[in-house]
Formats: sequence, structure tokens, C-alpha cells
Amino acid sequence: MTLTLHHCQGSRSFRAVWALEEMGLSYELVKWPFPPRALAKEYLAVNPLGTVPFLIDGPVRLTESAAICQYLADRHGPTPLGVKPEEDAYGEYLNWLHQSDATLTFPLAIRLRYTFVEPPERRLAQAVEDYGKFYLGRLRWAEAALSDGREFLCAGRFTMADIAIGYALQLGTYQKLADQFPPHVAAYFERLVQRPAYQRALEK
Ligand SMILES: N[C@@H](CCC(=O)N[C@@H](CS)C(=O)NCC(=O)O)C(=O)O
Repeated sequence: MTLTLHHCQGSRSFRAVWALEEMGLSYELVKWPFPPRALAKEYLAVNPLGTVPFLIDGPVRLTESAAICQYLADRHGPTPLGVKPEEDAYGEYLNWLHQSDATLTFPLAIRLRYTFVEPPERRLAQAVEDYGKFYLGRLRWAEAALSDGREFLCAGRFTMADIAIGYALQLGTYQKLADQFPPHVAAYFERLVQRPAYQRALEK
């Protein structure tokens, strides 16, 4: 059964592309202009939410990027990219996966909306400034974890948690906030972007 991923360049669906590339799975990539809701209304017939990512795996449909990472590891493994409930790092792993979108990408999505998606007369400089600070403040959890010298976030290896958080850092970079990343976070992101699968995902 073929995995099909609906994707927009630079969006959260990058998490899924990166995860698929790290795992070496074969998949069909369907690309849409951003935001598809406005620029490709026929996409609403595929995913009524109008959002990406949208992963199709037989009868299974997923719309959440961090859940897709977890699903791919658990359903299409075995792979060291997943962390099992039996492992000590399991709780930490789940927390990173959820933190990546609910805590870190969320303020950037508001920022993006008021810098780029809305028409010029509805753009809000105050929201851009406030949500940029909000995001940077929320990097303190990752900064504290990484300051003990660890290479990756949890379990002593590269996992889906690094993909999920890595994209939240990539999006901050796209929004020109990288020069304000705390030092351990900045060095960690530099390590992530060296990965061949990250580079392949960017090319896709
Ligand atoms: N929590 C979801 C959010 C999905 C989402 O909002 N994706 C954005 C792209 S980054 C989108 O499709 N926005 C277009 C829209 O809302 O119309 C996830 O992690 O995948």
C-alpha cells in the first residue's frame, strides 16, 4: 500500500517528509501552493480542513504533523526513530512531540498569518512582535535540556522528537528569528540541518 503525503513547501508537512526520508520509506508526494484553502480550493475535497500535512495510508487519514511522525515510527518501523513505552525516555519523547506544535509552532503560525497570509491592510505589527517574543521565550525548555551537552533531545539518539522540534526551529529561521536562538538551541539546529535526510527533504 502506497503512503501519500499532501505537502506545501516550507509548511509543517516538512516534518512528515523528513520523517519519511529518515526512514527510507517509499511514498507519493503531492504538492500544493500555500495556503491551499485559498489558492487550490479543490484541495478541500481531499482534506476538508484545508491544512497540510495530510497523510493517507490505506484507510488511515492523519492531519497532525507530530502524530504522523509517531505513527510512521510505530506503524512502519521498526526504527530507532521511535521511542517505545517501555523505554525510560518515553514520556519525555511524547512531551517533545506535542510541545513541537502546540507550544512552539503555534505562536509562529500566528506570526506568519499577520506578516504574510493576511492582506496588507489586516497585517498586525504588534502581533508579529509579541508572538516572536512568545516563541523565543518558549525555547527555554529546549535550551535547558540541551545545555547538558546532549546531541539530541531524548533517548540518547536521534528520534522523531528531533524532527518535530527541528521543524519548529526551521520555521523560526524562516521567520528571521534564528539570530535570537539561545546558544545550545542554535548549535543543535546546526547539527540537525547537516543530516542527509533533512537535505533530501528540503530538495523534495
Ligand atoms: N497542528 C497541525 C497544524 C496543521 C496546519 O495548520 N498546517 C498549516 C501549514 S503549516 C496549514 O495548512 N495552513 C493552511 C490553512 O490553515 O489554511 C499540524 O501540526 O500539522
